[in-house]
Order: sequence, then structure tokens, then C-alpha cells
Amino acid sequence: MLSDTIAAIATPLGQGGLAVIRLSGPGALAVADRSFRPAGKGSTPPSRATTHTLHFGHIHQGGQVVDQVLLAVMRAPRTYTREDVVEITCHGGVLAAKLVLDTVLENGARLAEPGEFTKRAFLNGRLDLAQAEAVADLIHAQTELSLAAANEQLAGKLSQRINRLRDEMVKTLAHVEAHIDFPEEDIAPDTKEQLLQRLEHGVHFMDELLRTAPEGQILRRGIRAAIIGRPNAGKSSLLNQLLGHDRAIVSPIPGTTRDTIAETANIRGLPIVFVDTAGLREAGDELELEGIRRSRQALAAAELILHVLDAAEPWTTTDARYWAEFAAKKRVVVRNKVDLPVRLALPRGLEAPVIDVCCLTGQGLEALKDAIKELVWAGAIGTEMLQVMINSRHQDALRRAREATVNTLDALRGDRTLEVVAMELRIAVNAVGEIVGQTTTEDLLDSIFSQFCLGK
Ligand SMILES: Nc1nc2c(ncn2[C@@H]2O[C@H](COP(=O)(O)OP(=O)(O)OP(=O)(O)O)[C@@H](O)[C@H]2O)c(=O)[nH]1
Ligand SMILES: [Mg+2]
Repeated sequence: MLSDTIAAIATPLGQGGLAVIRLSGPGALAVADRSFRPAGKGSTPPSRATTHTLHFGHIHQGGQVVDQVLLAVMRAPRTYTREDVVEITCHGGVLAAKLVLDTVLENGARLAEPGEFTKRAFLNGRLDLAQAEAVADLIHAQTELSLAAANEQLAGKLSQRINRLRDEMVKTLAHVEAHIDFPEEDIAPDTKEQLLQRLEHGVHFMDELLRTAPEGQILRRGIRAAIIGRPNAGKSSLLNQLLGHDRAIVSPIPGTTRDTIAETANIRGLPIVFVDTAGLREAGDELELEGIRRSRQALAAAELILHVLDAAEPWTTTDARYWAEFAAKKRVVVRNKVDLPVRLALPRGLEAPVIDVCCLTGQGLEALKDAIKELVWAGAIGTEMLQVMINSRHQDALRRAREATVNTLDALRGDRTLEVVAMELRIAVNAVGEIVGQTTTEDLLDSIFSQFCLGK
């Protein structure tokens, strides 16, 4: 597979100043030679150029100039994929980029699959699997914190910890296997005690990593926060305030919002997807009822609820019913319109933070953001924390590793045969190895890299 040369447009499709077409593989320079004509006297073709140099010239096809470009030559192994890489920077029109791509494809390259450049970087040992995933996280990061966490993982902070854990387990496994080979020798009691301790230490370490999963999820995928309340409470006004721009239509007519609107905002570094919903009520026309049905769907998927109340209106049985209905979720009561004479008396024992805001002026919004952050992520977000934040794939592998390690401990304590001990421990070692890609399957690689964008 790695004997061919792949190509893709690495920049987003659309109009822009520049676009980049990327080539990687043993034939990258030959393809470049056939596609590119350097400008100026004494200029060299890409295949004779020094590594890490930039060349001005034209991409041509069938005697016709396709575009004026800058071409970067990067020879293996000091490249992203550890193969010969050529990057062609052309004009940013959709057509220009596509024609340059067509030209290199005609001259011997093959269209890359999503994530194939990074997959090659992994297969050639330039990145491990956790680092490769960090590349995708980096591209998708929506807040500075998400970006910082992705950078730490790309730098190998998680991988280092996983490799240390795996090394320890491999050592223990070697020890156990050595005793299988010499069955006449029993494991000395103090040696056994040492092995038990090492395994327990491993379980403890896995537990610590597993505890980072919820935060890892938040930084990667964000938290869905539904804005609910009676019609006209100011839900859309609140959405606009939180986003910092006028996204949703606001009007004094109850039932303005028909469709659910979802948009991500950066709240204290956390990506929060706010979902504005149609005001909950039983009446209304058919359109509004459909809106309310969608609201209910959005509510089911939400992890956090902002319950908006109009401070100028009394608490009604409808409010009470919705309050009871979503008791299982994390919630904030947002008392809006505090600029008006207050007629709202909240019932006692709501057991949620209550924040006063005015969506006309933005008053109280900072306090609301603090409350959201506190509910989603208790405590300070330390740099140490950002270094290791496992994703759901790591979580799954670690859970399996933990279970097998606990089984190993039980087997060793229960004086089961060393074959059984070794078998369980091998399962654990392999599961830990999956995280960094020491143990992989083609399916696993496909499922990871297919989530990448084209050209990465
Ligand atoms: N005085 C005052 N009016 C507000 C405030 N926030 C919103 N409003 C007004 O309340 C009305 C309803 O606001 P929306 O944001 O459309 O309310 P909504 O909850 O989205 O309403 P529906 O989409 O119909 O369910 C508009 O006229 C807003 O200008 C506030 O803090 N103070
Ligand atoms: Mg609305």
C-alpha cells in the first residue's frame, strides 16, 4: 500500500486566497517533475531540488498553464509522513485547486483517502495512534482549552504515560512467563508480593486515567445545553447574548422560535453547544407543535438545561411541571428580565443555582457563564489536567485492560496456574497497547482515520 503516491487538496474547498495540494509517497517528486515547470533561468526540477526548499513556477497540463504556484520539496524522512512530500500552493479558487489536483492525479498520483497522510505517518512510526488522534482533535478544536489538550496529546504526554504503564506490565508478564518455563520453581512469596503490588499500582494508574474521560469528552465534543422555558421568556435573547451575536429571531410574539437552533460558544474555555428551543406549551398551531416536538428531542439529548423564567411573570403550574420533568439533568435557573418589576416568586427547594439576568443589556451574563462552567467542570482547569484527557476509545481499551488486570490479580492471589495468570495479563497488555497502536487491527485503523478530513 505504501508503495504508491497519494494526493489530495489539504485546504477547505471554497474560495480563498490560497489552496494547498499535498503529495506523499515514493513517486511524489517524479509526479511533481511531470506536473511542474520551474520559472527562471537555472531553475531545477523538483526531483533535483534540495530538501525543504520552495520553488516558483507553473503547473501545466497538455501544454496549457493550469496555475502559477509555489512548490515545496520535502524529502524523506524529515516530513509529516516520513515519505517524500511535495506541497503545491496554488490560487485559492475551487477550480484552480481542482485542476492542479487533476494534473498530479493524471501524472501518477492516486487520490488519498480521508486521513491517509496521517495514517502513513503512523504506519511509518512518526506518530503513535494517540498522537494521530490528537491531530484530528487539533483540527476540530473549538476553544483554546481543547486546543491545548490536543497539543499536549500530540506532544506525546498521554503516550508517555501509557508506554510506561505498558512497560511495567510487560515486565511483570515476562516474570510470570519465566516461571512457567521452570515449573519446578515456585514464585517466592516476596517476589509474588512484588508482582501483586506492581499490578495493583497498574490498576490504580488506570483508574486515574479513566477519571479524565468525562473532561476529555467535554473538550472534544462539547456539552449540549438546552435553553428551555415558556414562550416569550427570553430564550432566544439569551442564546444571542451567550453567542455574542444575533443568531435567533427575537420578538414580543409568543411562539417566535419554531425550529431548534444549535450553536457552539466558548464558555470559559469549554465548548458548549447551546440549543434554543420552541417555548414549551401545549397549545399552538401545527407548526409550533412540530417545534415543540423537536424541542423535546433536543431536551432528551441535552446534558445541561438552562431553564429561563420571565421575572415579570408569576411561577405557574406549567413551570412546575417542566421543572419536575427534567429533574435528572444538571440545571441552572435563569431569571430573565430583571429590569422589569419582579412578580416571580420561586418555589423553595429548587436545588439549582439561580442567576438573575437582563438579556436586553447583558447584565448577569458573566455570572451565568461562571455557573455553567462550575456545573460542567467543577474546580480549576489545571495545565496538568490538560496533559492527559483520554477519549472514548482509550476509555474502552483501559476498561478492558483494568478488568483483565483485576482478573490477573485474582488469579495470582487465588494460586491459579501461572498459565491463567499470564493469559489474563497478556489481555491487559494488549488492551493498553491499543491506545498507542502497539496492538492494532485494520478495522481499528480504518475507524480512526476515516474520521479525518481529506488531505490530512
Ligand atoms: N424587558 C426585557 N425584555 C426582554 C428581555 N429579554 C428578552 N426580552 C423581550 O422578550 C420578548 C421575547 O423574547 P424572545 O427572546 O423572543 O423569547 P423566547 O423565549 O425565545 O420566545 P419564543 O421563541 O416565542 O418561545 C422580546 O420582545 C424581547 O425583546 C429582558 O431581559 N428584559
Ligand atoms: Mg425564541
